[in-house]
Amino acid sequence: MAAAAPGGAAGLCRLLLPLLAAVTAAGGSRGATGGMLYPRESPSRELKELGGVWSFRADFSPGRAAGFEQRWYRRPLRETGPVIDMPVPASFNDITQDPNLENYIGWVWYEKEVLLPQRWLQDDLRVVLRFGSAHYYSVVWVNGVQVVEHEGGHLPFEADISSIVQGSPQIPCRITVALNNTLTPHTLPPGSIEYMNDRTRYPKNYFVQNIRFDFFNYAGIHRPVVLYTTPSVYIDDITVTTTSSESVAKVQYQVSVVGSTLYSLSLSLRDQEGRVVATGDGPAGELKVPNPNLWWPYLMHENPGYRYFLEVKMQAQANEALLEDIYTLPVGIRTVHVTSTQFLINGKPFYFHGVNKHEDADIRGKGLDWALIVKDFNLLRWLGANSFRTSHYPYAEEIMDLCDAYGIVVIDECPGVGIKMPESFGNKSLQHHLVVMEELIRRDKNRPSVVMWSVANEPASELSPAAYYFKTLIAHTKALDPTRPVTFVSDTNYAVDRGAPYVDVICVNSYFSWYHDPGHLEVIPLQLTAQFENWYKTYQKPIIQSEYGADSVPGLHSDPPLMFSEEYQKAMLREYHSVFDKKRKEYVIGELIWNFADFMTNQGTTRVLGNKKGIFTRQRQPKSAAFVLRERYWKIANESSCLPPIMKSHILFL
Ligand code: BDP
Repeated sequence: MAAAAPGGAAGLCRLLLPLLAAVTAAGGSRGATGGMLYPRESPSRELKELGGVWSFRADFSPGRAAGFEQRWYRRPLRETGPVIDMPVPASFNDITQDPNLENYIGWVWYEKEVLLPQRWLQDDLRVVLRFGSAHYYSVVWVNGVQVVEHEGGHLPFEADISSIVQGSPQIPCRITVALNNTLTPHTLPPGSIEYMNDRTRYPKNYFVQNIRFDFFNYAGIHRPVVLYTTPSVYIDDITVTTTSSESVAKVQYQVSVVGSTLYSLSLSLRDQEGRVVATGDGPAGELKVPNPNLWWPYLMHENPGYRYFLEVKMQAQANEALLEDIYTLPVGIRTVHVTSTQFLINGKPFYFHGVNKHEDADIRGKGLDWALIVKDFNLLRWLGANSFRTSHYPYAEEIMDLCDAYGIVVIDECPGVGIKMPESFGNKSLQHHLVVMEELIRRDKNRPSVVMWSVANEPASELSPAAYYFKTLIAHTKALDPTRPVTFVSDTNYAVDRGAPYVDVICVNSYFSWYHDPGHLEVIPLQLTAQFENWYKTYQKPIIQSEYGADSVPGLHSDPPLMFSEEYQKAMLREYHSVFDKKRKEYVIGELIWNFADFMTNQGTTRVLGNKKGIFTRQRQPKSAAFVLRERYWKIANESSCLPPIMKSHILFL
C-alpha cells in the first residue's frame, strides 16, 4: 500500500509503538478479562445505537501526531480544524474522492456528540460504551477523559463510562476516537512499514505499508457503536456448553456477576414457543431438557438452527435497594466430535459444502451493512451452502447471530493471516495472538454455529519457531474451550508443516492449475489426489479443502477454457469436484470454495480491481460457476440429508 506521508513516516511509527508498549504495561496483554456479552435490551437494560454520521478528521500532519500533541480529544473536533462527515459503521477509505484518504496510514479521528436520557444519570446504573469493532488500534475518550484503548480490529471492546457521565454531566456527551491502521510484525494481521529512501525514485519521507495478506486493509469504525445500561450489580458473563443423548440434553451453565458478592441467580430455559423447559439457580449448574430439539445445520434437518432462550435473572441488595438484572442468551443444543475420518454434529457425519467469505463491499468496505448481510444469507441458502469459514478474521456478531438462527455452520477464524515474517513467530507476537484467541472465544463461545476455531491462515508453518508457536497457541485455545476442535489453514507442504501435528482437522488450501501449472487443468486429478493422500498418510486426521478457486472476470468467455474466463473457473471446479467425490467416501470432510464473492485487494499485476475468484461478483450477481456449485451442493445435500423431498424443494425457493 503506497502512501505519501508528508514528512512523517518515522514519526508515525514512533507514535504507534509507544502506545502499544503502554498498553502492554497497563495490562493489555494480560488477556481478555471479564465478559463481553452481546448488548441486548431487557427489562433491566436499555440500549442506544450511535450509528449515523460522525465527525471525522485524518491527521495529515508530518508524523501524524498533531492530534495527540494538540489534544484534539479535549474539545469538539470541529474546533481543531476542518472535519468531514463520516458514516459509522463503515470503512473510511472509499467514502470520499480523495486518494490520499483511500490509502491513508496513520491516525484518524472520529467524534460523536450524544444526548443521554436523564434517567441514565442515576448512580445505581452502569452506562457502557461498546464498539463492535474498529480497525486497528483504538483510543477512546468521553468528555476528554480516556476510557479505553484496544488493539486489534474485528473484535469488540467496551468501557464503563458511568463515572464520567454521571460525575460531571455534560450535555451532550462527547465521544472521541483515535484510530490507527498501521500494522507491524507483531500485530494481527502483521504488516510492516518500508521507507523508500532512494531519492532518485521516491519523494522525501515516502513509505509503503507491506502486507502479506490478500485483501484491502480497510480501516474505520466497522461495526455498531452502542451505549447500553445495566444495573450497578450486573450479569457480566454467561458460558453454556451442551451435551445430549437421545432423550435428554444437558445444558451446563456458568454465570459471573460483578458489583457485589451478595446476589441470587435464577435461570429458565424457554423453547421457541416460550414454554419453560428447565429451570435452575446459582452461578453454575446443569439444566436437563427432556426430548430436546437439537440445533441442526441447514439442510440436515427440516427445522435447522433451533435455539432455546436462557433467561438469566440476577437479584442483589445494594444500598437498601433491590437491583435486578436480566439477560437472555440464545442457546443451541448440539455436540461436535472429530474422528480420524469424520466430523460429527449430533453424532451424524457432517460434510462442509460451503464457502469462504470476506466482509467486503463497494463504498462501505468492511463496514457492517444489514442489506448486504441478509442478501448474503439468501445467496448462501440459494446455493445450498451449509457452512463458511470466517476468512480471515472474526465476522460481525450480527452475522454470527444469523448463522446460529439459520443453521449455517462456521469455522471461526482469528485475524492470524499473513504470518510470514520470522519475527512474527516471536514471543511478542505469540502473546498477542493468545489474547486475540481469548477475545474471540469470549465473544463466540456460546454460539452453536461455531464448530471449530481456526487460529491462522497460511502462516509460514515450515519455519522452525512455528512448532512452538502453534503448539502453544492451540493448547491455549483448547484450554479456553475444550468443547471445540481447533485447526489452522495450511498451504505448506505436508512433509515440512510444523503446526499440523497440533490440529484436530487438517485444512489445506491449494490452487492447482492456477498459481501452480497455470492453465493446466489436466494436472488437477493427479496433484489433488496426491495432496489428500500425503496429508492423510502422515496424520490420519480428516481433511477439509479449505480453499480452491480461480479468478474469472464476469462476462469474459472462452471455449476451450482459458484462464480468467467464466468457463475456466467452471472447468477448474469440476476437476476438483471429481476428486472430492472419491475422497469424501474416505476422509475428506469438506470443501469450501475460494471465494463467495469478488473482493477488494491491494493493487497488483494479478488483481483486476481486486480478487476475482468470487462465484458472485462484488455486487452479488452470480457468475456461471455459481450455478455449477449450486447444482453440486443441492445434490450432496439431497444425498446425505433425511429431509422429505417436499421440504427440499420448499427450501430451494427460499
Ligand atoms: C490464498 C489466501 C487468500 C487469497 C487466495 C488468492 O488464503 O487469502 O485471496 O489465496 O490468492 O492463498 O486468491
